[in-house]
Amino acid sequence: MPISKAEVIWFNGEFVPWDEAKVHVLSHVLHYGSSVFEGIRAYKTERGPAVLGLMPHIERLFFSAKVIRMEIPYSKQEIAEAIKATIRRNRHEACYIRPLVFRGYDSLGVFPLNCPVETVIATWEWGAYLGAGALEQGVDVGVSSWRRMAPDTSMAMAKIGGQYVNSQLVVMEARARGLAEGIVLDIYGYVSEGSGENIFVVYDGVIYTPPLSASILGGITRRIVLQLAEDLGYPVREQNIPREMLYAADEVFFTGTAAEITPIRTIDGLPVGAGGRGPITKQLQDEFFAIIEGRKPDRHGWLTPVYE
Ligand code: PPE
Repeated sequence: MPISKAEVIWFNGEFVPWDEAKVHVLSHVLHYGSSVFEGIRAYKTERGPAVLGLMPHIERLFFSAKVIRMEIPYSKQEIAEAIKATIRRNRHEACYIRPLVFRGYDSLGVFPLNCPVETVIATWEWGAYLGAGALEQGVDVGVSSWRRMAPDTSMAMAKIGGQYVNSQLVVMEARARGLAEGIVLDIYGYVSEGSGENIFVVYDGVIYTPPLSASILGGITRRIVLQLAEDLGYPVREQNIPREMLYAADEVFFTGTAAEITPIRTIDGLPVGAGGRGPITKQLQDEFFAIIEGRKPDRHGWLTPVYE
């Protein structure tokens, strides 16, 4: 999806005009994928923009940095304040937020620890991730021929730049097949996630999602949806999902900051349930959007207003 430019990008503690936020071509990150990042959204509410899951996203950013031994030169509170300041400065009513921490320019060679750590926060206005109409009609997807990284190959729970080559392979294959997205299995053959989304399966009145051990990113939206499902009285289970459960399911949907709650209407050309957005998916979407757009009380404290 094209980026729509905002005015400034927060770069190592300063606001830099959008077009001037640049790096050297020999920055370590360009060669070896040495970055960690987040994707966060701020929603338009009556009280102005409000960031969804601000602290959980920042916690995950610091966790991702920790496991690749990268020291972020700011505190969590400073990053939170910088995010809010960038939204205010760019005068967004709603936006996507991309904090990115990477190894910059100093020396090359795989060993990263001599390179400076650079910190960026960009914001821009971003619509539906999997195409217009996706949230209502659902998307067509297929099981990927690629697998998620093995648990002893890399760290799926961390949001590390280099790991997104795996995601790129998945989504490029899907688009080449005329599909919106791929569903990736883990190395044991269980359902893992999409290239940039977690996945949920509704089967016989129970809501299933793969456990953290299935090479998934521990999604913030995944946690939100698990909570909403519980609030609505559905039994929820984090457990391994065999591929055939995708075909047996009554409903399947993706969750993610970018994808929000996106129904899946076909998998490998087979209709999911009745082949459109299912009733439980719709109910979860309605509850989700009512809370994040401020039409229902934020009973779990998920929103951080930008102007308070
Ligand atoms: N799995 C992966 C691999 C993933 O990248 C994301 C987010 C999720 C699950 C859902 O996590 P969460 O956003 O915390 O609910 N993907 C982000 C990046 C997408 C992109 O194209 O870039 C996102 O949704 O912002």
